[in-house]
Amino acid sequence: MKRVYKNILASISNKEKLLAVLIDPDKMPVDHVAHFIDKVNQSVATHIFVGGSTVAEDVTESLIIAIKTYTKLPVLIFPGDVNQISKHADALLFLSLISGRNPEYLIGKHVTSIPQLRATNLEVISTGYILIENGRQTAVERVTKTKPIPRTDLQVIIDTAKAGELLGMKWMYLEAGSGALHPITPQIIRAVKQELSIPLIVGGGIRSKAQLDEAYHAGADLVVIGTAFENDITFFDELKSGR
Ligand code: 1GP
Repeated sequence: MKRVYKNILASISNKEKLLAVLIDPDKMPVDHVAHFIDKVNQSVATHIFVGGSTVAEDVTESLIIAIKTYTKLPVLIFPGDVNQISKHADALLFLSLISGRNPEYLIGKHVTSIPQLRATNLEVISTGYILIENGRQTAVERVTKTKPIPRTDLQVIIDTAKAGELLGMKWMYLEAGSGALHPITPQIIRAVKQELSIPLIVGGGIRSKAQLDEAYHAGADLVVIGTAFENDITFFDELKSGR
């Protein structure tokens, strides 16, 4: 049933804040999945994203199958490449890297993925993906060979997000990049949120509950966190307190 996006809209209209735990298949051995997902299930997380910029062939599918064995949370593919698509997930973020000007990541990979998508019943969610400079080069920048938008170019960021919405994208992802030095600033989140009527995803470099709350208060509907959980599994417990 293709209900992931519909349920997200319903949660947002109920004023719920959403949290996705990002699992990078390259960094999560299948034998760690049971323990990790047990922590996710007990946490405030509402979604699981699976994907990475550089992932070996065929690793993603077995990881998704393992994750789905242990949780009822929706599992969304956050693909770095076409080989990360799997019919076992609940939905796919169909990312177009609209901050960049590399045609492969704007439309090329999408065309390549169609035979695979045709063979699945995956819910496909069109996603505007905006990479914003964060103080150091990230894997997304390296792999896609695109330049992030400088954090100071607020108007360019806002206009890019608006253009994505007008193109019909279902939601917008403001990305600082995995392990970013600086997360997306509240100022950027607030300004983009004011311009859009579609949901706003924010991720990259969020390492504390204070930063998470700051992103929510500025207008993020869904926040994505990966590295902080990878580095310290007790971060799940930190997020529980006070929410
Ligand atoms: C990266 O936005 C995500 O694509 C999450 O970033 O790993 O820094 O939490 P972190």
